[in-house]
Amino acid sequence: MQVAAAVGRTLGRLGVDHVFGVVGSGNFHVTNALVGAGARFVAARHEGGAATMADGYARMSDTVSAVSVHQGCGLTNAMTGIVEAAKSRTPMLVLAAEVTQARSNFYVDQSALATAVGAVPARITSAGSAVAEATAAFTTARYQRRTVVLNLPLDVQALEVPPHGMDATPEPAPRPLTPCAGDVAGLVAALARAERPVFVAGRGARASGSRDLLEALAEQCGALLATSAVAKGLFNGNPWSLDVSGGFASPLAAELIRGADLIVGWGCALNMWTMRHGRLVGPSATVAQVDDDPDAIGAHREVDVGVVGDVREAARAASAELTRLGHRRRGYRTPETAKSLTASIRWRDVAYDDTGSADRIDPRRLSIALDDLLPDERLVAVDSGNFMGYPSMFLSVPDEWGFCFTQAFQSIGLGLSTAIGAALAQPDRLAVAALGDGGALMSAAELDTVVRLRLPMVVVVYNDDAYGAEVHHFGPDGFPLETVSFPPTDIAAIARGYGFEALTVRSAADLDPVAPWLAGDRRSPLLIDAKVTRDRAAWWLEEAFRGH
Ligand SMILES: Cc1ncc(C[n+]2csc(CCOP(=O)(O)OP(=O)(O)O)c2C)c(N)n1
Ligand SMILES: [Mg+2]
Repeated sequence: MQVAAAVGRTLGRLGVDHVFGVVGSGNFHVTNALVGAGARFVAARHEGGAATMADGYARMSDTVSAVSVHQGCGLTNAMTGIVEAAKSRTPMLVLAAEVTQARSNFYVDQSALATAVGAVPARITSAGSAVAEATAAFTTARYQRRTVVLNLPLDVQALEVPPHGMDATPEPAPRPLTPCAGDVAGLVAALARAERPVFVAGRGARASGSRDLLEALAEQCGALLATSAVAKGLFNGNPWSLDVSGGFASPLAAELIRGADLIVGWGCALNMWTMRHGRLVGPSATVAQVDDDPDAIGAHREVDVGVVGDVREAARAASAELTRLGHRRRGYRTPETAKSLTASIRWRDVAYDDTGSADRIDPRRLSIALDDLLPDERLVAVDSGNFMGYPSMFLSVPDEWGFCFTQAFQSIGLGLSTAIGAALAQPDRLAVAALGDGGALMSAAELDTVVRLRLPMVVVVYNDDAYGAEVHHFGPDGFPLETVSFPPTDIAAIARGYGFEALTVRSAADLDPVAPWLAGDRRSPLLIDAKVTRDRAAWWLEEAFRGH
């Protein structure tokens, strides 16, 4: 067996069940071998799309996904998606064919590219070590949660693997890290003191079992429950849930978080987004952080109490200790809090002045109407831009596997491919891709992929015929806006060309055909080209520009 085939077969056997890509001569054999080992190949129309599909798939399936790219230009096309995955610690393998001769047209320094963006560079170096190197790349992705660029030199790919090189034993899964007694004691002391604790759970709390343990601990100490954006939905259905903390927090959620005397981040970076640049942390609040990566503790803001350990282990240990101490407190869970949560924790219960006109719909009106129309079993993926908070805040999701947020690089154009990857990971849910017109047109080639895969997807374009984020950021100061404004684009017509059913929406009544589409066989995806009002900036935009 040749190296290319052995690498593909090895990764398939290790559990890679989806590989996304654009196939050229250099990645043809490895991709076919993966398919031969049982993986599904998804052809994207652009490698940027493929990388983000793989990222979305890994996030929503909790597996290691793969991207397969041609040497040089295939990899450079995929780079933006790779950066997003690397920054988000997505366990993902980039199978990159590689030329090693600098005179080749396809030559770039692929390891340097990987290193430059925070991915882990790896290479298949010989026929005898190929299987072991592929296995090691997989375990790095899986257990260290890294995005690995596995370079596959063309000359090595063609070599015959010797019999002794065909087997490799993968490293065993590491055990969840138990925090040390001192760290737990510090956390318990803070919890026992707290009158108004708030838990903020992040990506590290999406592991199975975390929710129950955090809810039990929160009940013992009277804590309210929030998440970072990437863990949205984790505490759905809990009466003390505040939904997302950060720029998208509703006014009541923000007020309650700001009023906390203890904030505990659970597998959550407590970064400038989640904490609104610190403005959600009250002046005398104690801040604690639990993370199994010691480097994550205090990386984004100073913390008073750091706990190095697995979220579940830390929650379990703290809970046991509080039980032993006989600690039980109503804390923040007062009848008044309960009453205000019922009345207005959701954005859709917050009054607003509708800016709709005869030919444009208010994006909040649009989002609320869609929230009512779309089935609860849904999965929402959101692109970047001024519009992004509307779907993030007004579309509810069933749980933490219902929201896919590829925003670590703040790139526009990732939302559609995120939705494709996520939809494949959660096929029983209706995938909803929420895009701006800029991001939609940047990634339009992947509309073809949605149609070809027959994904029953709803693509909603918040179309303001502009790079709204820039318009609203620079407009008030009187700068010229021609560079960021566009003539109207009929995105519905573009979508029909790809095989979508499509609607142009200027009012809530224009959404009437959505219900029959939902009731139908959904064999053609649906695109909603919503002409949204554009006279004001979204409330989180100022926050976004502060983060530059
Ligand atoms: C790849 C990339 N290019 C440029 C930007 C800068 N940028 C941020 S938001 C934005 C406008 C996006 O327009 P659109 O998708 O229509 O959303 P809107 O802001 O209009 O709601 C741009 C160009 C970016 N974040 N990423
Ligand atoms: Mg726009």
